[in-house]
Amino acid sequence: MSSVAQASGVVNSSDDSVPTISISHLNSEFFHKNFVIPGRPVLIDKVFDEEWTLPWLEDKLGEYPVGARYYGAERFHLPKTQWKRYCETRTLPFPEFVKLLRDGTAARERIYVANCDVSSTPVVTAIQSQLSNLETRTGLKPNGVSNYSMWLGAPGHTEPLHFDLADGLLMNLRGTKHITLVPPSEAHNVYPFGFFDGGLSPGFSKVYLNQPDLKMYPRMASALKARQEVILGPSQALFLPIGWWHEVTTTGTDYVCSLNRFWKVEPFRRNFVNRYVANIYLVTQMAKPLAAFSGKEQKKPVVHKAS
Ligand SMILES: O=C(O)CCC(=O)C(=O)O
Repeated sequence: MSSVAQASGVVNSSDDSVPTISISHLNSEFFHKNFVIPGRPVLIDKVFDEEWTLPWLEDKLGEYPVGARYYGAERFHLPKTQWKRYCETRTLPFPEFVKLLRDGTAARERIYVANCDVSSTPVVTAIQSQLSNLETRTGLKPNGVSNYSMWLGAPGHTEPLHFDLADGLLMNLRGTKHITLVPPSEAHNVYPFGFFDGGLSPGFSKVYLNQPDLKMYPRMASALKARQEVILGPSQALFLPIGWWHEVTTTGTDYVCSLNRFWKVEPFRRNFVNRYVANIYLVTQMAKPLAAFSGKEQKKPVVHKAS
């Protein structure tokens, strides 16, 4: 039995599945040893007391401007190598997005509020004690650039296979998400975009996970074999270590809402977990002095950036 399995509160812990652990059984030492240092995903249960509702969000956010990704109905029928860019992004007052959600336009046109910083809004204030508890019990440290960001949309939307350049926590406050994870060791087999391929940025895979063209991308068979499936339910949080590939699909019949935040990567060597992560890390570091020199300092890490 692994040390994770020995901890009380662990629901499943076989070596090829993501363990689930109740937040009340977590402490920072245990979390650091079993998940942070090895860079291993874990599902944390019973993090939040309540599910968010749309009227509650409307009340708390008022006219707050939200950044939405406009993918369009056709994009997911094209090979990803033919995408000219990841998606269009637009900022709109929250009530306008809610209208698109309620009248079905968001589902039809694949419009999704993504990576929208809500740290300074009452939605975060309302659950601050639960967020602080999560921070204390995981011992995760802020990375100094990332804040709490909101993801909100209709069921049936997919954020395609990619990895992030920091440890992340995806915290679910409404509905359910189906998440497929592929370990960093399989990076070569998911056919990442290169720096000069155009279209999508290097943290994205060229392959559709649900309909992989194994003739064109034969190594994907190995990645599929190594994949792990996670259902992220309400009040749960998924720890997503740097370099883990993930594809996230909203499920169910109602809208789905989460927050995420990125954290300091410890130990530092995990920034080099494979050559794809290391290359982007190094390019990002090199870009910093240039950005400072040109007066355009980077405010956020390069994580899941829509171009
Ligand atoms: O929740 C989503 O739809 C995507 C979230 C994500 O990709 C992330 O947290 O890195």
